[in-house]
Amino acid sequence: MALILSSSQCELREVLLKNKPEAMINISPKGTVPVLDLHEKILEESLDIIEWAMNNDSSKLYVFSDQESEISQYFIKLFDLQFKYHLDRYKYPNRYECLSEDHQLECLKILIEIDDCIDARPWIFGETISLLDVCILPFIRQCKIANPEWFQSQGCIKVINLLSHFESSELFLNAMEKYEAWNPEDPQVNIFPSK
Ligand SMILES: N[C@@H](CCC(=O)N[C@@H](CS)C(=O)NCC(=O)O)C(=O)O
Repeated sequence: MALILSSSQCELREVLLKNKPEAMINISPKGTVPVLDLHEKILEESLDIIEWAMNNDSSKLYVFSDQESEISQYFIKLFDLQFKYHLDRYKYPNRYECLSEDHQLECLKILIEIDDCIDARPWIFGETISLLDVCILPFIRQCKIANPEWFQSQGCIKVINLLSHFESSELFLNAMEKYEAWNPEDPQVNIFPSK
């Protein structure tokens, strides 16, 4: 989404996590996506890629007041570290040998905290999408997908409305466009975003 918002065109290589190409592991041995190869350096964290894209052009993003910027940094960190940690364990308890319910509850505590703090009219800070929306909505979406009924019944109405606005936005639909997995035997070049 940050690439779309900042019109930062890249060559996109879709990767199957079950079959990561050697070319990816060679530049980023930790084996997580997304990875951005800038040739002079490799960015292997979503937040670094978002920051790089926004340094290219952040004109489509909401401009924070100092206080909003602090709130935003607080929640971006909270989601990138704690929410993601609990979300992974909520979704894959077998992989982590833990109890899914414990981590579902920790996710809920964070959802309640942000629900208390936002207006969602329709984005977190109003009419214009912000860096905070871009950074945390994909995590909230994954939490919903893990158990939609549970997610909808927790009373976080503002979060539910925010997510529903996000999922029907043109930005999200463009970002979700499907690509064939990149095949080193027959490498196709896809430019993303395409316009
Ligand atoms: N902190 C990293 C986490 C990235 C991450 O965990 N990505 C998952 C997919 S959402 C992944 O690549 N997992 C590797 C795997 O499942 O093999 C980031 O924000 O970029």
